[in-house]
Amino acid sequence: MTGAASEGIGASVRRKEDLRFLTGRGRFVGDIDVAGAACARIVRSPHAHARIRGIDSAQAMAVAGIVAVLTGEDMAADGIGSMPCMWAITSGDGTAMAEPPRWALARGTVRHVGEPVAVVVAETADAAADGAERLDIDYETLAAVVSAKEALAEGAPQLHDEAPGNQCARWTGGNMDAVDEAFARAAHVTSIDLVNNRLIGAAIETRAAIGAYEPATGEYTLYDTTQAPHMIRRSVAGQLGVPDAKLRVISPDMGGGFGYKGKFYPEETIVVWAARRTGRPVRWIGDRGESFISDNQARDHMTSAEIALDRDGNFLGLRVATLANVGAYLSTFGASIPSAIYSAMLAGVYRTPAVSVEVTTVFTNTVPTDAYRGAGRPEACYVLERLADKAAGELGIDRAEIRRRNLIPSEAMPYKTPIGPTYDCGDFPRIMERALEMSDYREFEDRRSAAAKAGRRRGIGIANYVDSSGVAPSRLAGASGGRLGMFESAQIRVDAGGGVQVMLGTHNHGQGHATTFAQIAAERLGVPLDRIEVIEGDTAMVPIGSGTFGSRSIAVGGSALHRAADKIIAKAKRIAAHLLEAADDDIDFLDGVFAVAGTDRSLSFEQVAHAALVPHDFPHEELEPGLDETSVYDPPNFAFSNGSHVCEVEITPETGAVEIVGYWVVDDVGTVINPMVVEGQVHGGLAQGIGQALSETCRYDEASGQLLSGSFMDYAVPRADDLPAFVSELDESQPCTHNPLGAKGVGESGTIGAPAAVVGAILDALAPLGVRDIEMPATPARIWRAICDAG
Ligand code: MCN
Repeated sequence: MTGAASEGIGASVRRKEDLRFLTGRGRFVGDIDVAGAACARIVRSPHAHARIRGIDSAQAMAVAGIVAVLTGEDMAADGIGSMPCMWAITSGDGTAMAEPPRWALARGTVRHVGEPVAVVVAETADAAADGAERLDIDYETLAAVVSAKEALAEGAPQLHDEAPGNQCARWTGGNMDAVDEAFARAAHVTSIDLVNNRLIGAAIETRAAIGAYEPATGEYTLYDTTQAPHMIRRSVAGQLGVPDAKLRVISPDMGGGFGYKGKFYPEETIVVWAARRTGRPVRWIGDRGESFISDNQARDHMTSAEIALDRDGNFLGLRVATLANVGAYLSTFGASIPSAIYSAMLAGVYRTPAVSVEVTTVFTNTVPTDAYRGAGRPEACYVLERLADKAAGELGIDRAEIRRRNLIPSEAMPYKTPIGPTYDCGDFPRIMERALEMSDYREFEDRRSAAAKAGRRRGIGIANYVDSSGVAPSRLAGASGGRLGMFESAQIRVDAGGGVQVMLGTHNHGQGHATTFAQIAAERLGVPLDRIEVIEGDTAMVPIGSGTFGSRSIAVGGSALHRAADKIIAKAKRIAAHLLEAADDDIDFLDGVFAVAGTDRSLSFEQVAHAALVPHDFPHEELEPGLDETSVYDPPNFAFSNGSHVCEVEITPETGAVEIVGYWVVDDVGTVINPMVVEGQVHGGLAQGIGQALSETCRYDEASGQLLSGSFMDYAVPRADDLPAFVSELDESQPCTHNPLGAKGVGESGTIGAPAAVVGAILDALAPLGVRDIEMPATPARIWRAICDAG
């Protein structure tokens, strides 16, 4: 094995980027020192719903060091546009969704606690904070509503003139007639009401943005904590009314993003506009308190679902009705996550022949919701797996067995689901059987009995998931209302010394891209890993791209890179053919060596790279100098990662405390580039899914709309000692059939299956006590209460 091969696809190479991070040499937005920058403090609404009667900035302006106090009126006067929503869904009856404007600084009315109302710019952060405190804003408070159900009720406070009854849209999908027919002939119907709890992202690094403006050229620079610099460029340039080329967005190292940092935020617009207004670079570093009231939140579904079955437990039809809380405004993908994205996954891994869904998206006086790790797929998985468990209980069928009877067999691939997507490949039965085997599912009752002897309630849960990873196809996005392209770009540039730069439109904020993309280039070009540099997160270096979200970087960006490597190899072969005085077709390329087939004449990659930029004797009419190629890839379909989770818990009945005593997961993510990185991604995803199941929830006071879970004292992310040692396995038997790597995404896998597996295990543990339902998060208090109530 050559050096490159041992570092290429499939090798568990240690992450190249970790040395910098572990030695404190990361370069985050907060580390960037822009000369002459002033500090911004965002003044946020303390009310959930209020009219702004007036803003008096006299006292704020009197604070020493204040540069400016700017409001929504100033923004309006400068003609700054509204923040765009990038996905427009259509109701079942064909009407367009209600799309009220969202301004970076409120104009006239505020609709959630934390909404930006003004920005105070000052010489120091302390002066800005002092100025913000002294800003006198006269509010007329209005009644607020925080739950989707109540917002739809008669007489509920109304948020937007454009959205009568607070309804954004009523999305429908699937075939309702076929579902009605399935229910009419069912031997059994299982129904369930579920809440998918609202979540708040909790990346280590809070959001931050620094804006700068150069009046001589009209150029703006935005340093930003974003997963999608090109999307942000489009949004902010659009609001400013300038061509994209006038705005450079740089997103350097970032301490986590989890989907919520991939969307448009007011502060991005505010800092560049304020920089233009004040003639100073403007720097905003959000604090943790601001995170809780200004970072997009997620999930928040109320769902009623029913499944029709025949006598043997075969699924015949599924009907789902969901109320989805989109918050006070439509965030970037806020309309699509609970509609197009969620509903597409409602067939799951099962061959239910008829599926229908109706999703009502609703405005409330809460922070907007949008994508957060999993984004619609954990919600769909939760509905399906909870229904499967409940139906099994009602029909007296083992929970693994009912799934077994309904899984889509691999022979049925490609499989067109009744709700939309066509799965290209996957062996769902094999994956579940392996997870059951690993967990020793068959012997579980012995473990339950042993735990009972010790006074503990032991339960086991199963969840099978499928993920529409590799989020891309521009065609599919467009068909469901997307207003953006979803391709990815990759450029490979080889220098005269044989060093390789790889530039992608994706963004690395913990996923290991600096390593895994380099592994792909190493494998394809036969160049050692340490000669390859991966560049992301700068629109000046990477002209076009879509970003990192929807577990798309490997399937879409990686595929673009693979194709760019094809082009590099093809060009390099032509150069080698010229140098070796052979025909292009006679050149073989293997392990970094170009050779004339059947001879011992060869050139190394370095020699060809050198000649490419030192082209002393090139026939320039036929052969251009340089080894620099770009590929833009837009796949034909999603990459359907899938897997099976088995979770085992023990509950102490006296306290309701849950301990996860075992967790096994088998994932099919197609071809694996770096098993160690993938395992890390699975672990991280599991931690987030377990957090949702056991401890995390965002709560607003129903009367005032104040956020009650506004700090880590109230919003409980899981800690290391809440988590077990995960047992994870990868199954590479089903590579994605339509991308050149065969890879499917993994970034969200763990998060998708975990809530259903954990809650399934808890309910199994409590079933003998008569507990039939538990709402997430299944906190000790809730479990203890459920035990007491069950008597
Ligand atoms: N990979 C691989 N082989 C595969 C699939 C993936 O080696 N078959 C590697 C990739 O090369 C990449 C990593 O695994 O290094 C994740 O790849 P992918 O599944 O394509 O996901 P993305 O890189 O697009 O990351 C997005 C995804 C999402 S949507 C969220 S949210 C998320 C996540 O990744 N947020 C994260 N993982 C996170 N991890 C960290 N540390 N921090 C976040 O904010």
